[in-house]
Amino acid sequence: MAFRTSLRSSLFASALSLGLGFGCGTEEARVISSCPPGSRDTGYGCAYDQRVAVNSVGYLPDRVKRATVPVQVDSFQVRDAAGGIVYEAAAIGPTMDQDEQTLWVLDFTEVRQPGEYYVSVQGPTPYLDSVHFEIGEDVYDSLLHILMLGMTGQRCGSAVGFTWNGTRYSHPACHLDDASLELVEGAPGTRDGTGGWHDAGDYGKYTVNGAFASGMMLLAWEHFPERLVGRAFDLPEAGDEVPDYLDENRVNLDWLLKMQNADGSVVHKLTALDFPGFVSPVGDYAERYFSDWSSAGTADFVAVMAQAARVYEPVDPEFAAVCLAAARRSFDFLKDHPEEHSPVVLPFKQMQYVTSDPDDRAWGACELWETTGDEDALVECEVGIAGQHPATSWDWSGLGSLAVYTYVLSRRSDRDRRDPELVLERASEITSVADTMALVANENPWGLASRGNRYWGINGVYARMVLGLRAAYMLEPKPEYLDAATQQIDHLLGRNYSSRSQVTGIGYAPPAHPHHRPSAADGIDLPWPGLLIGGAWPDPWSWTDVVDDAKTGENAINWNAALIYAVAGFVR
Ligand code: 9MR
Ligand code: ZN
Repeated sequence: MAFRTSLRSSLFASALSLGLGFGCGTEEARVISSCPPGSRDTGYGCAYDQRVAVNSVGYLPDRVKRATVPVQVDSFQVRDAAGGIVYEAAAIGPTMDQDEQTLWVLDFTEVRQPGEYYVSVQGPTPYLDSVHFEIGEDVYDSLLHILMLGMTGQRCGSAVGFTWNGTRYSHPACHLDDASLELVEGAPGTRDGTGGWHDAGDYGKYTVNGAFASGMMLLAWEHFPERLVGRAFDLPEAGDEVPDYLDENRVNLDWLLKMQNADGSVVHKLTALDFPGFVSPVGDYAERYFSDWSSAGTADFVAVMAQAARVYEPVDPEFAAVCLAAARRSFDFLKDHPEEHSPVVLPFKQMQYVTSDPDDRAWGACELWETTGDEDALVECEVGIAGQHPATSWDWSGLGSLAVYTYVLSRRSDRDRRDPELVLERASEITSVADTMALVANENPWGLASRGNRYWGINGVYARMVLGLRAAYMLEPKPEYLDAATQQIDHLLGRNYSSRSQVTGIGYAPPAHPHHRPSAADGIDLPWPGLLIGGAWPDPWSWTDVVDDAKTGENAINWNAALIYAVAGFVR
């Protein structure tokens, strides 16, 4: 522990005087077989030299553009690719961040001309230039593309294969025996539970998180349809009648439909008894089981199926009808089972994504009302909303924000049936939460819209703050909301403590060793692309890019989906 404490306080000093980069932080040294170009094996992980921290993918011409530096800067220059100075200004600082680190912020919002640039700095301590980045209207296009490949790569039960940057990533159809009913029926037997997306770097499939991830992605479709409808994502389904974006989502929705029991309850998860080792998807021979149902999972199922019924209605009305019927059946089941039901854990070693259900029930009822206008769904929705508020930082265990957005931003022609006071109250909460986020992002030297603690999956939480900013923007189109939104994306693409991209396969020094079994088992040096890792917590130095660190270096569909939403609103 002493090592870690002293490491943290002396990190910048030693990095500067010895020319060392970051990457230490675990107690045990381990040898990395290969470090990506530009990095060195420190014995604790691959370390990169720290540079002026920028969004290493790029900035939109009309949005705020900032970089961050941990040493005193007197002046800085934005230079074109050839080194010519296009902009020069004084740094803003010193500023203290939430980790008591002293930082200088470089604002170059005024540079609007599309092109390739980098940032250099002058001050008492020399510091490395930023990497080159783009300014342009299309800077997020390849980011969205790779994030969608990230989802495709999570597919289970069908052969997966695509090429990115000249490397082929593939695996044959996996987990075709999904799954045994033995734990729920007490006797041998199976039911079809194939398909869907693997939840994360493990191969489990979970209803709460699966519905949540699809819910955010379908929300992106509803908020930014014109940016997604014609976009090709290199899917096996490319060229069919359905937009690729909806084809990818269909994979998970088809699987979710299989999680519904005949009585309308929905299975909580489908996994092996414990996490698999670092085996490939087809090398995972552990028996997998349906679990007991959960009320939270059932309610999330109602929500995403009701939402899917709206979204797919124009492109595939038959599928939309299947989704709606399924949503209604589970909604009726929940009305008959008003008490919370947590799934029975034994003999699973763990029961992931267990969560209290009032937020999930509210989300389910509000989505069903938005789709159908049913009076009983509206009643349940408003009872639920009375206890739910839009949040700044939130994740799978608190989905009340989704319920509130759908209720307040309703597009129903009969939306006047809502309780006008409740609508006004929640609408003003949405904008006041966003006002605070915009203020915090503007003052935070890393552009973060929250001063809160870091925890597991914090990168997904940062990405998800964009949902709240966008909901507010739909009520009041303040440019500050969009500037705060892109700054969250900047953070995940390199304007952060390590100055490294947090998404595999894109940006500067992206994660090389994510906790992602297919990447670890495929014998290819580069990890599967398009995966947002969970990120450093509790302290900002704790991500060391070593494969066995699930806490900071895993990917997960609810993190990728949040970033897909964030980026989808800004693509060309
Ligand atoms: O994202 C989840 C995080 O909020 C929890 O703190 C953590 C520990 O329970 O689990 C995370 O989710 C993991 C899930 O339980 C299993 N698949 C991998 C997920 C990402 O790490
Ligand atoms: Zn699988």
